[in-house]
Amino acid sequence: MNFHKAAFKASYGTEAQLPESNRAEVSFAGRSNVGKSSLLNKLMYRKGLAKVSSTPGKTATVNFYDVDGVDLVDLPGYGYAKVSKSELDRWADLIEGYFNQDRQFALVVSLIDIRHDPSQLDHDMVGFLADAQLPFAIALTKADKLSKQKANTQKQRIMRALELPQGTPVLLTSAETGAGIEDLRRLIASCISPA
Ligand SMILES: Nc1nc2c(ncn2[C@@H]2O[C@H](COP(=O)(O)OP(=O)(O)O)[C@@H](O)[C@H]2O)c(=O)[nH]1
Ligand SMILES: [Mg+2]
Repeated sequence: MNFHKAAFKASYGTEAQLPESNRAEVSFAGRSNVGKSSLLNKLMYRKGLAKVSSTPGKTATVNFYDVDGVDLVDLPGYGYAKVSKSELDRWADLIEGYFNQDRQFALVVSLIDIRHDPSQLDHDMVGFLADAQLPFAIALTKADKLSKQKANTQKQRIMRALELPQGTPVLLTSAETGAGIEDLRRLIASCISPA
């Protein structure tokens, strides 16, 4: 799978607009500001393909990227405090609608900021993925913000807190230094065409 072959496909604001799933897709979920756009850009070797926002909590959309015949799906970030009730409802409809559709989920990457203990919404997200038995992995973001030793301690702490199913991959990543990005590319590729 060649991650250099990346292009933006389309953005959708409601569940009903989402295109039928006709090929494998890899979805990215996490709270607002966790570093999802930055990670996607790094994965795709592109600086500005996914918009990195200085103002979190922008309008929720599901964004599709084509990477070498695979869809990478950027899900709207959750947990931004300042959105209105109606915007929150729209977010929930969009996320739930997406996961309830009959889609070819190859892998869901759940992003969690390595510096913080998982929030209630992170627990909800991971709990949902585990219950639904979707293939998923955890990407701990912004690993460059901690020393190597602190990062590993925090990784163990987060893994314990989330009570992950046996064998769930947990990667330390940094969009700043590129740490863990190649591992994530390899993991994604292995879920598309299992060895
Ligand atoms: N130090 C550091 N900062 C990051 C990293 N990834 C993202 N950020 C910063 O975190 C903020 C939110 O990033 P963004 O990718 O827009 O997050 P999103 O809301 O989850 O899409 C921005 O200021 C980024 O520059 C990282 O790996 N290391
Ligand atoms: Mg983003």
